[in-house]
Amino acid sequence: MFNTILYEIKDSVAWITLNRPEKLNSFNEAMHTELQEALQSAENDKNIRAIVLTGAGRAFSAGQDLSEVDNSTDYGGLLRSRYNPIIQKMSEIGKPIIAAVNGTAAGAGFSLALAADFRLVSEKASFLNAFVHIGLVPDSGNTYYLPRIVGHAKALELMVLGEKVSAAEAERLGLATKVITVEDWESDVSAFAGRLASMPTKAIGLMKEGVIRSWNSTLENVLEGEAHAQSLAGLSTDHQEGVQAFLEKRQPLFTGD
Ligand code: LHQ
Repeated sequence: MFNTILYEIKDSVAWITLNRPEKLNSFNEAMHTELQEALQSAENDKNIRAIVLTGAGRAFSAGQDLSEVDNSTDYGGLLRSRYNPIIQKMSEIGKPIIAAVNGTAAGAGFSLALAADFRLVSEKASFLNAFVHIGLVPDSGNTYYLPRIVGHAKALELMVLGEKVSAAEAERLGLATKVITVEDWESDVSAFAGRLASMPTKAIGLMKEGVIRSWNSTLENVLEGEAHAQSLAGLSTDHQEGVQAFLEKRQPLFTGD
């Protein structure tokens, strides 16, 4: 069905693999369209409770395919129509999204990883805010997420100097949820995704919403937002199960409902 990505469902996890390895999984129009479709499908499918986004070959993604743009390209238009809907959708999907950063994440590929909820990082991966090297500015949510993850000063440093960030440095900066060795890569990513897929999905969705809301809100609004979210979480089957399991001194079995 897809030409530029792979889409597989295994044990309640949707695996989306950017699949243009010879171009370091850089984005062309087809890959934008297909990634949007895959995310929509993972959002709609009630049985999917976690999403993994990764890359085929040696890169996660090198951002925009630079051989597909020239001085007649409307860059603002390209972002509005192709990149921004993907970044927006990732924040709206009420399910955990894991960027499994298998290799280089550069330019908008870095931004894509930042827009995920978790970043599992291979020991051989690296991050590069490549924009400055071609006289551009960070886009696709980079200026929103990066300072929120690493702080204002470090974000600006990474944007302006455009230096490569190793996996170890990414872990120190809080960019990486976890760094994983090459030998343990597949099993650890699967285990982490499986763990998230067995958690109370509705509550996780409400947490994503709450954290985003908190950045642009007063304390009063945040408190009200939390109260509203808690009313919804309190009505979930997973909440009933969590309390029941606690009282019965057993592990809960969450279903995502
Ligand atoms: C590529 C690319 C690439 C095409 C490697 N395109 N072929 C939004 C709106 C509008 C316009 C512009 O952009 C944006 C958002 C953006 O993402 S802007 C930033 C675009 N990305 C970059 O500037 C990164 C460019 N790539 C690199 O700096 C390096 O390739 C990295 C650091 C990612 C990897 O370096 P190496 O490991 O040394 O690999 P390489 O450079 O040898 O690349 C391997 C091949 O992949 C090579 O092709 P070839 O035919 O010679 O084997 C590259 O040309 C190709 N490739 N990135 N973005």
